[in-house]
Amino acid sequence: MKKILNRPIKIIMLLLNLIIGGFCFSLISQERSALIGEGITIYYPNNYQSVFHEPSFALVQEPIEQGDLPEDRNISVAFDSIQGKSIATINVGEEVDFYGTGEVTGELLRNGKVRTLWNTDNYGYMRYHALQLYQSHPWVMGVRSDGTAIGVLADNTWKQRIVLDDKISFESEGPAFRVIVIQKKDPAELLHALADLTGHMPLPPLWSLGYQQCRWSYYPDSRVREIADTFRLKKIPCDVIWMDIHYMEGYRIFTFSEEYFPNPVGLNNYLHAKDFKSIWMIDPGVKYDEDYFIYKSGTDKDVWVKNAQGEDFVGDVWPGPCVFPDFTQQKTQKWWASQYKDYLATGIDGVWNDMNEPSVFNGPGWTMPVDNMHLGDEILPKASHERYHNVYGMLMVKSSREGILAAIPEKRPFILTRSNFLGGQRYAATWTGDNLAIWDHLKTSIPMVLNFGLSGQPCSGPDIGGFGGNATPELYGQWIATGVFYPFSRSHTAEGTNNQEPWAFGEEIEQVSRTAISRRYRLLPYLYTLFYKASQTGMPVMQPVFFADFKDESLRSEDEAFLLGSDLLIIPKWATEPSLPEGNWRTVSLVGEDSKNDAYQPEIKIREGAIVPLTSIIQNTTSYKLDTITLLVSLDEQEKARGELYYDEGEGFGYQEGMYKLFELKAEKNNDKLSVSVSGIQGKMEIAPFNIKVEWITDEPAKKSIASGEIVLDVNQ
Ligand code: NBV
Repeated sequence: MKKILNRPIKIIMLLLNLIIGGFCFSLISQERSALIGEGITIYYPNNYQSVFHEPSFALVQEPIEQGDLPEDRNISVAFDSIQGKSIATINVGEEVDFYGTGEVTGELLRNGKVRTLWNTDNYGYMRYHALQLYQSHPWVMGVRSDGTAIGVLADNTWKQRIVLDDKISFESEGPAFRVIVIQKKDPAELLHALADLTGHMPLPPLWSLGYQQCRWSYYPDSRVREIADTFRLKKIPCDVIWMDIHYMEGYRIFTFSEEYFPNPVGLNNYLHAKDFKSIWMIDPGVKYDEDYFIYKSGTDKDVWVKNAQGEDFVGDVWPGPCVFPDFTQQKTQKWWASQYKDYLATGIDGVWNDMNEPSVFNGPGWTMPVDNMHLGDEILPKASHERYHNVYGMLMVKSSREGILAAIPEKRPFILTRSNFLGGQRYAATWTGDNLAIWDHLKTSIPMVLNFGLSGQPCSGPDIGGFGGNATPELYGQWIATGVFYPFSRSHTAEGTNNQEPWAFGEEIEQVSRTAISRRYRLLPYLYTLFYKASQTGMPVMQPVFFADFKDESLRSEDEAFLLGSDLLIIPKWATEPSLPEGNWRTVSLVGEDSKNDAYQPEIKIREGAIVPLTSIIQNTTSYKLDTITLLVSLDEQEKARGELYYDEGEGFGYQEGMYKLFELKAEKNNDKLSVSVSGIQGKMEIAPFNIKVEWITDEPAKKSIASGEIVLDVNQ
């Protein structure tokens, strides 16, 4: 095995050791490293003990070693132990732009930033200067000036800091840990490798791509019906209404309030009849109440997290004193999963797991004491909360997903989680927690969603309009107009705030919202194709502008404008002098609007050489059928364009057996005529021939024209 630290560095470090005082600073040379994939290397410190870290939470399987490292590495990895901290320092050589590190506020570019990984309930991002949020991703992505990429993953759940200066350092409060370094030709390949290592996002149900409406809480159930009716009446497209904690009986999970939600089946039927789906909240805290069936059955099975004395740990959350499932035990996972069967039988479509950092109101740092004990079993070892804190939410959503799948095996589960860990995209989508109705949080939401995508989580979004406080009409208008392009697009607001539905801010903003949301629905065929690609390749749905040209360094810190997939550039109205990619990006309109005359709708530009498939303006995803598809065609200098369209049943797992169709879209100009072809290139789903409209996007002043020419449709090829 190749030693990475060469002798001169070692000698200098040893001298330093002596100067500083060897008792508090000891260098531990790297024990060994091995290749585990193309351009992927694992490094172990010599005092690594697998019992503290394995099985890995981030990795889908134990890496398979494939031999020694090639000699020409331009990075070095060093492991240290300083004052009880385990440190890995990755020297990446030349100057590198850093991204990732999971859920972060502030700029897209992470150079010079520090992030503490300790999942924290952080209302308004006001605690710990927003350096500690709800999730932990021990992962950094780096892009060199030539566009090549390097990624570093610390396979470590313990509390740690990521420090990004000219090097990458992970400083952990736990035992020595291993790191994985990925080197690829560009960020897209890097993210593909990350998805292969940490898991791919499963393809979500089509309906979850629709616009969603939430508040803490819509209650009683008549208010939920009223909200749903108003969407349909006002012709503002929407797919999902959310039920927050007031639907429960005294905040007892898996119950329904007798007073406010006496008939959940009736409510869900009502929503379904209007083509809405419903998502209901489940928190981890179980009310400590000896007459409550969940408490009783969990106590019978002895599933609760213990305190240092070995008793059931009790901490306060919404219901008052609560106990917490110990998800490190398989029996707890099974018990938890089994609770979903009767619950979902009421017609619930999706589950919202909140407060799973876990948030404990009267605990140290709003969570459990670190000396609480998780008992584990033959898979996960018994260990303190210090080790398992950052993966509590991940274990919860894993178990939720298993329960939902077991209860309704024919449907794709949809789970939204507040807390999670690197690799957690395998189980749940996410949102960015309790932001505020302020401009800064609208702006920071863009790099937050982008960095989630660059950390392996393609499906995220913030609370549109802001959670805490009251949005002004102007702020809500800007937020909804931008927010329809988040992968997960949901308005949400806190208890006690003003109404925050699209119609709550007066007629102008109602129309702004209608236009904005209709734009999202028109893009559904394109958006679904992007989600499919994300599930296959780990490519984010929402991408930083520099993904248009990995080598163009002027784009590296742009975080107001962004890309939706590789073919659409979104420029919010509030963006100030955004850096935009080279090339002839042509402006398009989707619902007859002209964003130049509108103070809210972001400008949408299509890449030259791209074809973007659209559906008509529909009120929900249930109405999406492959009967008429509009193709936005923007030719490149060679007078050609190409695109893709993915289609399947929108639900279920038939697509895994080939029940889908991936179309290749091609366009070419010949003698002033445009010929377009649509051909099925993958999948065995039988598709009836459908209508195709072509909008040929040309340069000003001609703008766009309906193409005349030949259309070749070969859908089932
Ligand atoms: O369940 C109430 C809220 C929820 O609306 C919000 O989205 C979560 O982030 N929940 C937090 C608990 C209360 C927070 C103050």
